[in-house]
Amino acid sequence: MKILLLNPPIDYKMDEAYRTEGLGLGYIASVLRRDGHEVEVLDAHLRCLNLKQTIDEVLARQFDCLGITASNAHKNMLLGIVRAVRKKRKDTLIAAGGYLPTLCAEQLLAACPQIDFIIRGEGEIAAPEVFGRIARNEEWRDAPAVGFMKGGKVVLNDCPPLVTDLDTLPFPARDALKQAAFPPESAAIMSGRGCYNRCSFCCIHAFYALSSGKKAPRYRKPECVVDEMESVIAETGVKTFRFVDDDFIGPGEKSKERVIKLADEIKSRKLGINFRIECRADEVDADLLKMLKEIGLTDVFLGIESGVQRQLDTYNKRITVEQNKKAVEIVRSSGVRLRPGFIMLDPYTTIAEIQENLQFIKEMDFLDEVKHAPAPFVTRLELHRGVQLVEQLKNDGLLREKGIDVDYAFKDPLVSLVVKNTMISSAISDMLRRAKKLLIRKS
Ligand code: B12
Repeated sequence: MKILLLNPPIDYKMDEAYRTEGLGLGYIASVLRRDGHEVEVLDAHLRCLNLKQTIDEVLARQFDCLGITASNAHKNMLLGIVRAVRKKRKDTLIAAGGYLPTLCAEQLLAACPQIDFIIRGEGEIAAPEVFGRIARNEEWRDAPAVGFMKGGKVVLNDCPPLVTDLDTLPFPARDALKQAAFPPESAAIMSGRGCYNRCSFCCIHAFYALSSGKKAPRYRKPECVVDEMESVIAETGVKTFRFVDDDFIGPGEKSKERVIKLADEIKSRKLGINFRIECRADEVDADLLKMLKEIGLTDVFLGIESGVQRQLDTYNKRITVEQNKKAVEIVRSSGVRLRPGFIMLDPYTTIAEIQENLQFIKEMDFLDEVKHAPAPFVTRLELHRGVQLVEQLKNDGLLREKGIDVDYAFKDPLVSLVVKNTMISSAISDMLRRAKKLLIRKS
């Protein structure tokens, strides 16, 4: 069967340099090809295509089924693409997978009947089963993980167990890297899936919880990860990697031992790579970072989130402001570039806390990082279905739900006012900046 897999553009503006391929689709492409399907991957995000260009590219191709990946960052694009493709292709099957279809299944299927089905959760077991049945003309609607509409009602089948041994999966296909609109800055790679912590704004536990089987983080063997790096280098020439693990280091000595083994493997093969990681602030360790830097670590994205203890507690970070400060010091003194993740505004934020956070940013001397942050630094907490905070907000009367959208009101009306005005003024200055650019280009 001919399958087109699409990584859509995201709904936000993003610098070309920070774009990452859709690794999930790479995994899906590989397992489907292993089963003999003819699969094409279109990475519209990495090709910097806009909505119209993406629709045109999709419609220029012949396929039996279109599979689209989507997180919350792709919501509007997903709806736009699906509706436009359906208008022209009445009989083609359209499927969606990833975080948004998984955690927002009922709302998405109800809002967008043009989607024939979704596949929930991890796709490497479910997708081959469903697409295999479709190709063999068998009943596929009762296949595991499938969600669809039947007589105006949403049907959601149970998900299969999570992949027990990630090393049994074929390496993800790297079609996306080969079609990037610019030399791709990095290849995405995953050394493990899952996280030991339970941050109240994070949706990954709800995502993994849908499947049966072991939920604890699963890690790949270091040799397999480095074999994959070698194959990416041979196939694409890209020698910079972005680890997209939910939490790259992990807690305790055992986790460090795993990372050290991975580092030893990278070192022994003399690959000459660079790489970036994301982890928690309580996991950084001076010796470990020194060792990782020697084998190519350039950037650490630290989930600092806030300099206010009440916020860290609301986020269930199980961390203190002091630990955050210490982590910043460790990363800086290791000579690795620090990328602080910050969630300045949450539903319970007060004006005094905004001041406290600004003071923290000043004290930590984050101004340089703020200037070079790939996404806005002062962010408002984004709410996702399935996260712990949703329940709390419902109980406090602050939850706002409408179709696919889920959001919240600020408890303090003064904060609401400040945020609204800041957003309006930043939108205006953004428009002015763009108009100025256009004028310069025209003249
Ligand atoms: C790379 C990445 C991005 C990339 C783009 C990803 C892409 N598609 O191109 C970019 C930079 C755009 C991005 C942006 C954001 N991201 Co992000 N991102 C990630 C990250 C680190 C890795 C994704 C990945 O490659 N995973 C590995 C693959 C193997 O897993 P996967 O993609 O989920 O795919 C599997 C399944 O979902 C399924 N599947 C997926 N698609 C499909 C399609 C079909 C047809 C099928 C059958 C199956 C299937 O099968 C795959 C294999 O098992 C994840 C964290 C993570 N570890 O997953 C966060 C994550 C996805 N991002 C998240 C968030 C919150 C964001 C932001 C909104 C954060 C923010 N507030 O700034 C922003 C967007 C806004 C902005 N201003 O930029 C959340 C998801 C929230 C949600 N419910 O959507 C995550 C889970 C991080 C987290 N723990 O909170 N992100």
